[in-house]
Amino acid sequence: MTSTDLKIFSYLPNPRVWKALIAGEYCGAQIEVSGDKPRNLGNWLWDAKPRLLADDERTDASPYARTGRRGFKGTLYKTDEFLLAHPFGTVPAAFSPDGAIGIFESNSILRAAVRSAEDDQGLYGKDTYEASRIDSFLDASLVFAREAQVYLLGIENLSTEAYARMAGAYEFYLDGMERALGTSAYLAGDALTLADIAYVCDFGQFLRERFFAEALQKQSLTPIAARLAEEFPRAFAHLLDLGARPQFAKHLGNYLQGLAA
Ligand SMILES: N[C@@H](CCC(=O)N[C@@H](CS)C(=O)NCC(=O)O)C(=O)O
Repeated sequence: MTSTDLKIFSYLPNPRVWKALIAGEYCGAQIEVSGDKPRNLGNWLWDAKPRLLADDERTDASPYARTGRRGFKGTLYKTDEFLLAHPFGTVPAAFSPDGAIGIFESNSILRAAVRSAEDDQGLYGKDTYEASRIDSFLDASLVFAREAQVYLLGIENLSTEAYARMAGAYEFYLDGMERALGTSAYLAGDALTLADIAYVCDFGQFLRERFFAEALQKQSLTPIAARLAEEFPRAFAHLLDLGARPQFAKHLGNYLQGLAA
């Protein structure tokens, strides 16, 4: 029997969870995932041992009742232990196999998956400096992903400033990715690393804006990534190439469908 290296609780499916799962495909880390559809996560007790709550446990009088703060509306049920392990109270929420240590932020969960494997298969670079360069890409992806999160949550009713801010973040991020891919086959060098995995998941998630073209049009706006293939051809091809590989496709499913056209 193989033992668990990492446990993750989240709404599912979630591209932020796929980061660790894709890494696991390459390095063999055993990851146990639990959770439910986004709209059902309010029926769960958020804890190191998450469980579905009975109807009579889901009341405002519950000691676990908290107001959703980012992306969730209404009441969520989070234990004090959960909030100690996860001070920002977010999912994906990872735990060490014994549940004692909480790991938050999907890029850190991705790192934890790779660190927990017996052989990281070079996903985190060959030495301190390569690992640190990979961290640089992960940080840049997190900054982009935060902008994308705000943009997508508000996409039905954007201010001029919000749209311009996202357009600026997009141009900055993609310009860097395009340049990095001008000199090497992968973002951080000649081999696949965590940088590429985070890029596919974070940028792939941003590209959900294509499903809101009508909502954008009503606001006299166009999808920011409408000219992605022409403006950032290397970054675009890298996304499609990686997304089609079996280790990615197993988790992404048809998430990138329609982009190639
Ligand atoms: N940058 C974080 C984002 C996590 C995040 O913001 N999660 C939101 C849902 S999208 C959450 O758990 N919100 C909990 C709440 O609303 O209380 C990551 O990559 O893990």
